[in-house]
Amino acid sequence: PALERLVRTMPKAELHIHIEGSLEPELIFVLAQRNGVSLPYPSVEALRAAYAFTDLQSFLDIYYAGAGVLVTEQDFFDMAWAYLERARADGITRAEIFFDPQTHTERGVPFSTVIGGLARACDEARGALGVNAALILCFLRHLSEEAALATLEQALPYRDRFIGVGLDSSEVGHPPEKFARVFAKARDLGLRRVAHAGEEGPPAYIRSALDVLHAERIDHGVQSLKDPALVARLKAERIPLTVCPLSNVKLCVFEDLSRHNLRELLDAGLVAMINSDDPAYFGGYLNRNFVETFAALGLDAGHAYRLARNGFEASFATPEEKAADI
Ligand code: ES4
Ligand code: ZN
Repeated sequence: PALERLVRTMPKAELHIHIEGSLEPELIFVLAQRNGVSLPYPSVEALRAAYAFTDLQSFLDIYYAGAGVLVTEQDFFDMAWAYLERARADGITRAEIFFDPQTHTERGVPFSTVIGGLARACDEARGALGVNAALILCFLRHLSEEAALATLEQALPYRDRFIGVGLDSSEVGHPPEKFARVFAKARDLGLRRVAHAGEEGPPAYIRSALDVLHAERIDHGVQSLKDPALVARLKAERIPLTVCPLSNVKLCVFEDLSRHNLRELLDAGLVAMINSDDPAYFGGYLNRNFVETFAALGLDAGHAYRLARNGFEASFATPEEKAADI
């Protein structure tokens, strides 16, 4: 129908996509073969069958295992290129892509290999695919702040190849305060700042992401509705929420898509927008998130326009880039 066509074809920004979460089972098997890495699953089907999650941690365990097949710069390029081709097909004109260097450097893969392959894919995507893509370096919050500081140090020679820093992985028990110093250093370097908060964790984590980390966007933030004063602040300050509906259902944050609170977030006047998070693991890329969420919540063309506009407002693209993206 007309609404589905509008939603699929309208230009969109995607601001919450973990590149390691775009690694499809088929590519995991190709890379395992290429690199002589053995997998604990006999087939693509058996691996996909293991994608049944009960919470964030049950997903992260298998997500970090899947990333173990990435070894060469070409592997990182191939993973990012596959995502960028999907992005173009879904009408994405701007993508801000998270990557988790510590997942790779802890296995002995050099930082330069990781960022080299990813940045080359982003560079080529602009001309070849018409997708304006940028990288955001995420720190793993289950590791120490010292490890995050060492990672930022390693990244300094590549300062011009990423636009900002984020905070991801296991949320509960690892509050934003743990990363105050590394985010202050990133801010001094002129890097943009985002943080996962209020996915499974409490509204207090959203507040400290803003107050302590000086986060400019909140990734997820769906728990904010539990705290009306926080909602008022997010609205007044126009803090964007990068919401990921299929992710939230797969990780049991909401029982099903019809129970998702995206409509309430928009009705509250918040700058919420839709993203895919880890599309290879959560059942779909951006357009599937849009189409299924619109059907489940009965959203209309006004919501489509609002969500797309919120995405471009929330983007870190320069005003000149934004004009070209839309
Ligand atoms: C993630 Cl859904 C989600 N939450 C937190 N950290 C992550 N890393 C990759 N996907
Ligand atoms: Zn995420």
